[in-house]
Amino acid sequence: MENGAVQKELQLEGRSQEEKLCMVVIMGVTGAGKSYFINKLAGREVTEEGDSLHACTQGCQMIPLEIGGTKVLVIDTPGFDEAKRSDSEILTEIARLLSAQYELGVELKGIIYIHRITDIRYGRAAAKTFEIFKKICGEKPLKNVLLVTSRWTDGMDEKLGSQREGELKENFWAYMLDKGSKMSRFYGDHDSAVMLVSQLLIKDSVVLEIQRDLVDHGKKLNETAAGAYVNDSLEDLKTEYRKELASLEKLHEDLILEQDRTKKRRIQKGLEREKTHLEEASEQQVSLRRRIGDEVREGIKQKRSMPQILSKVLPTVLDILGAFVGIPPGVISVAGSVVGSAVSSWFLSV
Ligand SMILES: Nc1nc2c(ncn2[C@@H]2O[C@H](COP(=O)(O)OP(=O)(O)O)[C@@H](O)[C@H]2O)c(=O)[nH]1
Ligand SMILES: [Mg+2]
Repeated sequence: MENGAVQKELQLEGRSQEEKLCMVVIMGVTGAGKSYFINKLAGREVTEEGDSLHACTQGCQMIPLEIGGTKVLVIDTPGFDEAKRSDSEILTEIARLLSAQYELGVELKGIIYIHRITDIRYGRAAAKTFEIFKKICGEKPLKNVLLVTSRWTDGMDEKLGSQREGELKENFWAYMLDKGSKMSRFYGDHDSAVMLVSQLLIKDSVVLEIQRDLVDHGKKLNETAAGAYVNDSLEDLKTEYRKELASLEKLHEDLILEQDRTKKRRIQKGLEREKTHLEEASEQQVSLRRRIGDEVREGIKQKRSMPQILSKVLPTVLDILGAFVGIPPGVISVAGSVVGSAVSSWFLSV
């Protein structure tokens, strides 16, 4: 049996039915309404929502909910379109969390991908986030993917909405739908959110391609499909920076006799900027060459050897996962507890 699978078996063994822990991951671009969806699902504000002017820059967040008797860890993820964080940084974070979940034997029930039906165009950010998401999944787990359109209640015209749904179905989402993903609407309220998540909870759990690659096969992140995509995009960016740098260098040489100091300074600044960009892109490529699965396994081993979490399976799993994902202050204030204490108080009843 493969390594991750053995761990999974061991973890599940001895854990009674009511202790079974599931996970559902929410993905989509920044502003798609992931945090809004989770707050509606929880029936209270557990994770911070952002607005268009102040996009929330936060890492992956874990919200423990109890939905119809099932304990579910709902994961809020950042989109691959954040100004302040690189794609490699965000992918690394998601990869670490997914590796930890798999390694710990938490059952991944599926992924909900949220897209605003009000969007006039399928923009670059949406296309990129969707592409990385697709590559994270691989083909087989696509039957556990829900492609959800949001903002139906924001004055969205039904006819126009249906027309956009048709375009999504035929163009961008055709491959996934063909492989078993389902398309649904989120009507912006609690019941609609519960209904969507419940559709995933009744399914058998899945293992994503990135999890098999990182945990079972010990690959480096840049050797996974998602990592290779981010690496290639960085390579394209570097080509652009190099071109820009070459033309600025040419200008710089021509300016040896130039008296205009402002112009000289501007070119000098441009040169420095392009060099910095180039270095940053190279650093991001280096950061993708990590064996995330091995790192996570080692991290879990260390956590397990800490005396305060040697007992009870469930707190251990939650506690360990807490090392790979943030827990929003909203959850902490509602649970009124700290990680590692009475675990039932952590799961907010929905
Ligand atoms: N009225 C309404 N507002 C929404 C909906 N979804 C998101 N929003 C608002 O849109 C903004 C961005 O949503 P957020 O959940 O933070 O997006 P995220 O980046 O995907 O987490 C926030 O101000 C939300 O309150 C929705 O379905 N209806
Ligand atoms: Mg958010």
